[in-house]
Amino acid sequence: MKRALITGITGQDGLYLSELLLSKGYEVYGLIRGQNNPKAELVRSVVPDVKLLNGDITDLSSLIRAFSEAQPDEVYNLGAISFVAYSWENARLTSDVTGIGVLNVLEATRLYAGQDLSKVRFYQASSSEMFGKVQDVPQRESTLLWPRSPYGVAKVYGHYMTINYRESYGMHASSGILFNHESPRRGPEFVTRKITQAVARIALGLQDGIALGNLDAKRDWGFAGDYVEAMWLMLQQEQADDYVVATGETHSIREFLEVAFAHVGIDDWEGKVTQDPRFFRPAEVDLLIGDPTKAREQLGWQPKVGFDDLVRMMLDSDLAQQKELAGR
Ligand code: G4F
Repeated sequence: MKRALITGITGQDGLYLSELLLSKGYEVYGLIRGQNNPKAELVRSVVPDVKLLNGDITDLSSLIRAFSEAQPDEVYNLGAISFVAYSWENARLTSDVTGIGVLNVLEATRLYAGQDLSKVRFYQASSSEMFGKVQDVPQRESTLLWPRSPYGVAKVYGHYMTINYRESYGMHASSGILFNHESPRRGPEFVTRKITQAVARIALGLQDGIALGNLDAKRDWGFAGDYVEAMWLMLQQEQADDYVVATGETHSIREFLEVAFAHVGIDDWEGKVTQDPRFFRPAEVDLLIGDPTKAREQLGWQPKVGFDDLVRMMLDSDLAQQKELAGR
């Protein structure tokens, strides 16, 4: 039985990845931070077979203890402060967690492996936010990185540190450059879930409108459940490497709104959306569109859920959730 250790277990990716690994017969350990973390309950209810270990990616000694308990064959570093807008307000904290946190997990992995580096494989959750002011369209593994937020800068550090551990120590360390990936489990602070939650409430007569920021930014949105499969595939390869994981399609926030409102039968939606300066960013990433050719050719990976189906899946889930809440 293979053993996996996941940091960032409480996020949507941690939950989908746990489900995938458990279905493959893995023993799964999840690192959980803080005293009485309120999200521990969520993990226990969604994936009760995951064993939770206390630890924090900013605290190397806690990682060393977690590694010694979990004895992992595979380590997935998904832990990060992942909300881009927040990273301007907490640039130092974001750098510590999203950047230096990667170094800590890499170092814990190296110490745990000791002389036998073949003992463990490492995955880093890199991000398309690293492309920022994009230097190629579409973006691929070789595209120059030009981050536009403290979060993006921290991710670039983690990305290059992963490559450096691979090149310096010969560690099996791979990095997945994941483009935006969403699901009904997405946090409501991200634009997709913010929209599907609000549109569900508007359709049910519980809310009048929604305030957003820049509607013209474009993102390559895929389904998180598809993307965790790419993470796993990377660690099954003989050689560690870096891969873009994306759909190869891009859509604006406006198009997302269009599909969401259409799904609940509202065509005339413009009057329900206001633009609020609070939700604009000091520096925007205008266009993300990934070229997933390498992942398709080398990993045999392909996304299964398309854009329209993703919007509808999230909205249907929010409609059900809002109806249940309203009925209580
Ligand atoms: O949903 P978002 O907050 O995601 P963002 O910034 O693209 O980051 C996500 O994807 C990255 C991968 O590229 C991950 F690394 C990262 O952790 C995260 O998962 O914003 C998407 C777009 C932005 O252009 C933003 O300006 O939506 C725009 N937007 C417009 N109004 C808004 C809003 N974003 C949010 N969160 N809230 C708004 O009201």
